[in-house]
Order: sequence, then C-alpha cells, then structure tokens
Amino acid sequence: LLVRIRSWICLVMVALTLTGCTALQSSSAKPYRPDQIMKYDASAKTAYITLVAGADSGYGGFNFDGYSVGQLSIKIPLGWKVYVSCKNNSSVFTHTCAIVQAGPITPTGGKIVFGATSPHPLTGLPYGAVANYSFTPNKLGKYRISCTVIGHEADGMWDWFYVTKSGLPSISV
Ligand SMILES: [Cu+2]
Repeated sequence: LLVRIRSWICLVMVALTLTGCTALQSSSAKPYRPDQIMKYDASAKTAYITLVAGADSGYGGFNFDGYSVGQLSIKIPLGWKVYVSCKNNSSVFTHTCAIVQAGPITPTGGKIVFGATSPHPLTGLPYGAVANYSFTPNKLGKYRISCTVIGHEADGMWDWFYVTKSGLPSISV
C-alpha cells in the first residue's frame, strides 16, 4: 500500500511539475553496502551480521539496512556461529531482527528458528536500542530475516537467509 501511495504521489508530482520522480522511486542508493552488513572469520567459522532496522525510508522504513522484500540475501554454511547486532533505527516503530521459516508471509512473521531473535519478538526493540545475540544454524534450507512485530513482515520487512551445506558465507543484494 505504501508503495502504491508513493507511486500515486509521484504521478501527481510529475503532472504538476513535469519533472521526473526518479530520485523518489530509486532504490539504488542504499545506506549500507553488503561488506558493511556481513563479515566473517573463516578459521573460526564465525559470521557477523549487522542489521539496522529502519535504516532508511525504503518501504516506509520497513527494511533491514535499507533492504526489503528479499532484496538482501545472506548465505551461511551449516554449523557456523552467527553473531547478530540488531539496531532499531526507527523513531516511529519498534522492530526486531529474527530468522524465521520461509513459509507464507503472515501478520506475525514466520516461526522463529534457531532461537535467532532479538528480545521481545512481538513488541520489538525501542527506538535506538541495540540487541546482540548469536545462534548456530543446524538445518539446511531457505529462511527469512524478518521483523516479527505484528504487521511488519507483511509490510515488506524481510530478506533472505540461507543455510548452505558447505563453503563460505556470502551476501548479495
Ligand atoms: Cu518491525
């Protein structure tokens, strides 16, 4: 809905000013690059992921590091330890950073897996709060990085998280 409203506002602006709306709709300028979001130590089989919830205004702020609706994909090999730093950058909404089953998008987000969630999964972190946690994925598959505060996943606040058989962690946008 937010996107639709934004597109509509954009059309009105075009009609009024005859100027383009590229900047408003562009999703190219993200606040964080992949190499800023994930780092890893291969010898320690440990990955470090920094998730900033509501990093910018993308999808009405329903994003991680500026990425929504699967624009970001992180792959972690089975058995690696993952440290997550979750920061709520929104001054409007509470948020969480969780790993959930990749079933249908639901109002409360998917079922949390690997115990991977910031505290208070339903109510979220207050503005400016940072929560650090770690987990070790023990099952191969496709999952989501989601905010489990009610309604947020459905508003686009999710990205992809894969547990791979072997190799090194990777991140793509
Ligand atoms: Cu949220």
